[in-house]
Amino acid sequence: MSADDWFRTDRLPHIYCTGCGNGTIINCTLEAVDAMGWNKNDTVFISGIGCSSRAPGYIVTDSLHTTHGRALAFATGVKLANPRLHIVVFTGDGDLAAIGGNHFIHACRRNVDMTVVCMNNMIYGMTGGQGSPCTPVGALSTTTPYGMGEPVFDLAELAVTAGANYVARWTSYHVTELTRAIQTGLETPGFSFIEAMVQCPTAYGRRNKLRQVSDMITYLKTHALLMQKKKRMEEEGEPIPPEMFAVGEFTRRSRPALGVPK
Ligand SMILES: Cc1ncc(C[n+]2csc(CCOP(=O)(O)OP(=O)(O)O)c2C)c(N)n1
Repeated sequence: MSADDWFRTDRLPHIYCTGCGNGTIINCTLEAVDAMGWNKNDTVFISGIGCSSRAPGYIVTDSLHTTHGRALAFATGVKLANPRLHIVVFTGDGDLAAIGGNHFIHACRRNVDMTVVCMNNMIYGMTGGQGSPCTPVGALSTTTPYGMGEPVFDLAELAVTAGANYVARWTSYHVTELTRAIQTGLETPGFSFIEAMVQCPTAYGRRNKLRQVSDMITYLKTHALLMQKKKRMEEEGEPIPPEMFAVGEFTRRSRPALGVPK
């Protein structure tokens, strides 16, 4: 724990399963927030519904635990009501990209001044392992018993296309890079989106021959393709295996943003 000043120890024990990666992402986020020197009274954590969305309950600041898929709508309201507040949203791949998909693209388009950390465990964790828009092709879930047949929604690319000012993707293996990316997101005015690929041994790994926590972390490490390497491979016409995902910084720009304090 590097940011225990922000952590509500009175809420322990937490709800997360043994080996869950969400704690790593929360710790990286709190470390980045702490490094910003922000006042707890001016910082609000907002979330939807899911295991990932339970994160604000373990943080000492005021927070909003809202309805499924609607965290960004609530967050937009809070930011526009009081632009001086710092807004950090925790969400999951189901919360953000399935039921909340439309809110996601429009928050990016509006470029609302907030930082969104999505814990992408490639499945609906809280409800017992249904497939999400981020479940890899061929992966087993309760709703894809013969293997997912649909392509993965690339959340980072979506955020870039929809207009977010800062977009990065890392994994629970890349803690230093992830913490740095979150801090850059916090520093960047406008909508910052950080996708954190994370292990879910209980709902995902157990069904997909990644039963040990270390198996899933190794999966994340070996399937992450550094952005620079991906670009080089594309330039050289080298095929990129479809199961790989890019990690690194996707964009950093200064489109006009909504809710930036004057
Ligand atoms: C309107 C509504 N529909 C469905 C649900 C049931 N539900 C709760 S959490 C969840 C999925 C969460 O998945 P994700 O956002 O990926 O979070 P995780 O639990 O994996 O962190 C669903 C479908 C709900 N609570 N509300």
